[in-house]
Amino acid sequence: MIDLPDLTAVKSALRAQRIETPSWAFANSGTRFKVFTQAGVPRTAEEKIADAATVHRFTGVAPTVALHIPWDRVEDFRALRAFANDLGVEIGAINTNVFQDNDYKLGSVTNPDAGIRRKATDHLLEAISIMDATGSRDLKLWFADGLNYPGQDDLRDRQDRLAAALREAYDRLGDDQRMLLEYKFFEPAFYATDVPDWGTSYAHCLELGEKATVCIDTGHHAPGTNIEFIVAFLLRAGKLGAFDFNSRFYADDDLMAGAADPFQLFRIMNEIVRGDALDPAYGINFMLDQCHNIEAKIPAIIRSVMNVQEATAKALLVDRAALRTAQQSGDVLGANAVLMDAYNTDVRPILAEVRADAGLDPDPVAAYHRSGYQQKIEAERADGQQAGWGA
Ligand code: LRH
Ligand code: MN
Ligand code: MN
Repeated sequence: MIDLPDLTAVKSALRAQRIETPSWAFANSGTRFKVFTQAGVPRTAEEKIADAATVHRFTGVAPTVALHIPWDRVEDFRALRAFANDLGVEIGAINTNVFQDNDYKLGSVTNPDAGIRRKATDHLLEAISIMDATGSRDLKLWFADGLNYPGQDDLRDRQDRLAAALREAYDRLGDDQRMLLEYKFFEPAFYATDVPDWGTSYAHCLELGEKATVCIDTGHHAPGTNIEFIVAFLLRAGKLGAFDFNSRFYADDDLMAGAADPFQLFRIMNEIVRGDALDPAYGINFMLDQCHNIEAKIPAIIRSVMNVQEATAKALLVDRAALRTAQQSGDVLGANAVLMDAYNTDVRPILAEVRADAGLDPDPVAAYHRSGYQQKIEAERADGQQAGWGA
C-alpha cells in the first residue's frame, strides 16, 4: 500500500492528457478469415468522425481523430475539418497507405521500379496537402515494404530509395508539420522489412532533421521486447514523436490498448512521466491504432482510452523521490516495491473524480450505453464501411 500523495498535480496531469482515436477503429474489421459486420458502423469519413466525437464527449480526453488515406478520402478536406470542428474535434495524424495497390507488390518507396517509387512518393506529398487542408500536424508513415526471400532485392539499395523518398516528403513539410516514422518487424514481408525496428526508424529520422520522429506501435515488436527501454532511449534522444497503442498476444493483433498486458502499458507510461513527456505541450501524439473485430466498437474505444488513463494515473503515483533513493542506494527490492506499489493502486476512484470535476460521467462506458447513441446509429446507418483491409 502507498500513502496517496497530494493528488492535485496528478489530477491536473490526467485532466490535461490527450489520446487520439483512429478513424478505422470505428469501421467493420476482422481477420483474414472473416470480417464481421456490425450494425450502426460508419459509412463515411464524416460518420467515423462523429463516432470519434462521441468518444471524446464521454471521455473528455480524445479531441483528435487520425485519418487514413485513401480510406477516408473526401472531395473537400477543408469541409471535413469544419465538420469535425463543429462536433468539437480536430483532425489528427494523416496516415498514408502505400500498401494496398497491385503496383506495390515488390514495395512502394523502395520498389526497384522508379515509376512506382514516384507514385508512392507522390502519395506522401498528397497526404501533406491533406494536412494543409485539415490543419493536421502529423504525417504518419508506415511502409509494408520488404522482402520474402533472401536475394529478392538489394537490402542496401532499398535503404537508399527509402531515404530519398523520406527526404522529398520531409522537405515538403510546413513549419508546423512533422513526420512520424513507424516501424514493424514483420508482416506483410516475412524475410526482411525495410523499416523493421526503432533503430532503423531513428537513424532515418536523425538524418532527416528535427521534424522527423519515431512512432512506436506497441503491436509491432517481437514477443518479450522491452518497449519501455525504447521509450526511454528515444525520449533521451528527443526522437519519440508518437505511439500507436494497442495490445498483442502473438502478432499485430490490434486488440484494445492495455487489455493484454496492462503492466507493460504502465511501464511505458512510467517512462513517459519520468521523461516529463505527458503534457501535450511536449508534443507526443498518443494515438490508438486498433480494430475491434468481435466487440462493440465505440465502447471498446472508450475502454481503451480509459485503460491508457489508468496506466497513466498509476505512473503519476510512482513516488519518484523514494524510487531515486532506493536506486541510488542499491536497494533492488525497495526500488521495485516503489514501482509495484504504484502499479497495484486502484486508480479508478481518482479517475472518476477527474471526470466528475470536468462535468463528465464518472463511468464513460455506462454513460455511453445510456445515451441512446448506439440505437440512433443502428437505426440510421445501413451497410457500414469496412475498415480498409481484408476486403
Ligand atoms: C500497420 C499499422 C499502420 C497502419 C495501420 C492501419 O500494421 O499499424 O499504422 O497505418 O496499421
Ligand atoms: Mn500502427
Ligand atoms: Mn499495426
